[in-house]
Amino acid sequence: MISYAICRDLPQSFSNCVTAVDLSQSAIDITLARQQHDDYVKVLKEHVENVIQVSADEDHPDCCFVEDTCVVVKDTAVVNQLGHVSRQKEIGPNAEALKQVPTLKTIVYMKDMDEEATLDGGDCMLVGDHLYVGLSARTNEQGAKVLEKAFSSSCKVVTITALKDSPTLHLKCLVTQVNEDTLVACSNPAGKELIQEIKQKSGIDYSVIFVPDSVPANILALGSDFVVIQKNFPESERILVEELTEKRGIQLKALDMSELIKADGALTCCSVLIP
Ligand code: CIR
Repeated sequence: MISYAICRDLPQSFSNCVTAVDLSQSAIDITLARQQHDDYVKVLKEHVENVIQVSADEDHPDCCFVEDTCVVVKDTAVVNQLGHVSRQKEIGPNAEALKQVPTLKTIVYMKDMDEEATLDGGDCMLVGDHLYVGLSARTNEQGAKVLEKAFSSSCKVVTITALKDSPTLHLKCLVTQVNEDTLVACSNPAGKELIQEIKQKSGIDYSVIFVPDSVPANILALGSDFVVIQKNFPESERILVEELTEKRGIQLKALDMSELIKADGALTCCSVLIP
């Protein structure tokens, strides 16, 4: 059950986002991107009691990717120092939105705890009382240490190194959680290595649903019986329907996020979910 979700509107400047995709070959259709983001927010509003929608900031083309700006565990939120310098000033209005969530008792700023720390929320995956933090080009060891300190009484922080020197943007580009027992991961070698490290370091034998594509490995679970998945990846969708709906009775909604994918975005990155 998710009580609060924070999301942020998509700016007109979205095409100037940070991305590894060659936009000269495949330009972002801003009208379509807006439509896709609106559809996403609509699904959030249908399944989450309180949705806080922050206005877009034209000076920050990536501002709709709110997941990267903070990490929430129980009654504590850490406002991150993002790993890409062009995104670091996105945090202000999102931190204000966190203040509207009554269950949050403590909000701390990563930068105040360690100036050298950087971390993107896309590298963090909370499964039960384990918070997996992937080191990446965006997230450094100091960032992981700040989370360890901030959440010392509420969860166990497990640092994952498998993607540290890989071109993968974030941990959640390859693995996401359905619930406390089940993960979805990409079946490519990087995805398998990641799962191996997660299982080995936690000692937990999660049930893992492997899909062949990386984009649909990023699913958005909005509670125990409803999951949003990516449209347009037929083989991955077939596996998710079989494993989640047919075997586990979970309702699925497939969304087309083609224009956000061009910005290296996925499903989890457009919201911060607070139980
Ligand atoms: C970036 O490169 O920072 C953005 N264009 C995409 C961020 C996606 N965030 C996420 O998956 N958590």
